Amino acid sequence: MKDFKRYMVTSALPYANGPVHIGHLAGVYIPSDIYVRYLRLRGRDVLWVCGSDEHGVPITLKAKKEGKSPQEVVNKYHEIIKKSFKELGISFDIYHRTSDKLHHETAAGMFKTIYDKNGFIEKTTEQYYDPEAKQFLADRYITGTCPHCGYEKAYGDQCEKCGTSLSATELINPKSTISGAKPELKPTKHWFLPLDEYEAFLRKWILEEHKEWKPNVYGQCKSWIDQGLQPRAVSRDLDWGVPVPVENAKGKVLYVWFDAPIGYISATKALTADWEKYWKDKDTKLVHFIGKDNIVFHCIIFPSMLKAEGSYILPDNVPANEFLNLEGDKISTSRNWAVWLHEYLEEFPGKQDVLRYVLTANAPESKDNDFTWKDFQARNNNELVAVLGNFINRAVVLTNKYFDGKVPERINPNEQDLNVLKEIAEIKQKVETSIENFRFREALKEAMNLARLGNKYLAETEPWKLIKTDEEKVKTILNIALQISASLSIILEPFLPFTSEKTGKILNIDKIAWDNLGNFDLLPSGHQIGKQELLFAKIEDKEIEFQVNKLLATKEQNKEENHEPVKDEVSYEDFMKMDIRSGVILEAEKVAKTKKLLKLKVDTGVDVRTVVSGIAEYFKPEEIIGKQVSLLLNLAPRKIRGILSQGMILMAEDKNGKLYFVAPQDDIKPGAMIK
Ligand code: B3M
Ligand code: ZN
Repeated sequence: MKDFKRYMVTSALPYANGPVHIGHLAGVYIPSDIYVRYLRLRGRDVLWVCGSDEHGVPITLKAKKEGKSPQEVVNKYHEIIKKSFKELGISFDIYHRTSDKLHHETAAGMFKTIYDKNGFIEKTTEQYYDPEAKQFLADRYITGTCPHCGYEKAYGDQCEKCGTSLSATELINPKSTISGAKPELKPTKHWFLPLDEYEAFLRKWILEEHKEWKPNVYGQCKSWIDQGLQPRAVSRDLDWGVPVPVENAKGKVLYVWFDAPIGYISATKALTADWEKYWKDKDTKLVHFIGKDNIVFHCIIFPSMLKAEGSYILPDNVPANEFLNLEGDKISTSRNWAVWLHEYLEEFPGKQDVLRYVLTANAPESKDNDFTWKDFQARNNNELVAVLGNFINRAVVLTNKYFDGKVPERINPNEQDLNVLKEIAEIKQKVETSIENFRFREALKEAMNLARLGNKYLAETEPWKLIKTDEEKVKTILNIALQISASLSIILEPFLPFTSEKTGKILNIDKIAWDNLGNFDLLPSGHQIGKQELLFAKIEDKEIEFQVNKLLATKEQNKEENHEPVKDEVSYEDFMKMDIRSGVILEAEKVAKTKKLLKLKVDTGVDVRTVVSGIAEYFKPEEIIGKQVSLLLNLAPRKIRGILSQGMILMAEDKNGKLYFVAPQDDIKPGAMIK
């Protein structure tokens, strides 16, 4: 790897408006943990920072929903998030928060520096205002249809469907999310970062100098730059956030996407007095781990801010991931369609590495991917238990059984033995290349190949048979199997830290540095290993069923809550135009070659007429003869399958599409008006 003197690694700051789920983990936190653990194991100088993003509309909306103050909301979720990360072994050097005073000072300081350099445009523009809530509507306070992809729930600053960053005035049919009111335009003053002035710089820096960035990241950047960049407001009319630190800015705070990335810097400041060399020395490699919806902010806006300030380095890479879906559906906090980390930790105690493994093996690195509980179970049982756990267990059990747990000598290794040892070095090389290029799934697969290699070696050499005839050979085999086990404890540390530690304990060794991989004597002969202990346990069907049922229950609940939107208002006069009367079905027959249609003769009290009705899937013709119905009489006649249908039978339809007659309860003569 091109050697940098030091590394500054950041992971997107999760909004403290809810707990963390598997989508966050697979997209950002697990890959960055692997990367940083690897760098540490190689002895690199690395700092890794993260923290809660505690400003912006996502927080104030949640506060409103929970009936709490924004500070109460962020206090609650900051603790939950921080604790669950820690339990999963996510090893940030610091998990800071943006409501902290140090952050407010740092963010305000950055704004002030740029302001003093005349780096902002001060402009009064028309912004949307909610006349009922008496408030300007920024970002998620406003929704509407995305002008690019037509998604109906795009936010005022971004469409989450197509990823485009928007300004609220571009939305079609904008609506206030506070009151539902149609917003009005009202003038207000804000500060804009003139991104258009950074276009040439961005074009050169990204499109020419960082062609190695992941195709999804590079592609998004290219499309923004090619579309032409516009000045972007970096302040908001809100009462929650970092106050704009200039005069005559009452009621104005920094836009959350202006202050949040500065959170990386304030976190580093909180961590070490020596923070500047990690942010300002060009021998530092700065890497931002993020999800794909954050690309524009980290590749276009934040670098332009840093450039405007003038004394900072720029990111060397921004390895953004795509999204993880859950059982075929987009993960959604509001629909509770997620596997929440804090719940997982409670329901699968001691199984942190299983989740880490599955989310890495299945990471959405180059395209969106799907998490399913079946796959989770299969990967645990067929890979972690059957391959990794099984191999180390066999090596340890046999050594304890034949040699009292003392590492036997390697005596005259033959070609097969030496080849196995050589392969450790090759695998090491492959894992390094993959990790350094942010291909963590590939890296994990390679690392697991070492366990596969070990299993194959034991299966081929069969020491349990050989022990009766050739003890010397068994010594060599188990020596090699134990060297592989020790190598696994090193190579898997970035991915499965708990397993690595446990393996170290079983082998009775301290943590070994990465560069010792490929050394054939990690365990010297005569070294006393510990007793066997199972590394992984099978996950039973009933545990998986429990999880699947939990999701099914969520689906049901969502269905109940998800009623059809109420249609547009109609006037009384319009309603009275409809002529609805009671009627009786006299005849019914199926319409040939159709599944759904019945041809009915109905006595309407006025006449007997033909109506074609789409109810055949739920009612047999003979069942409904004599049935009372409600009939819309003055619906314009339509030809359906060659039959002239005069009117419509009113039916109720439930969530599952099942139909019910809507008719007067008591016997009533045909022709009674319904109104
Ligand atoms: N809080 C957005 C998100 O969770 C955001 C990241 C900030 S990183 C500086 O998608
Ligand atoms: Zn869109």
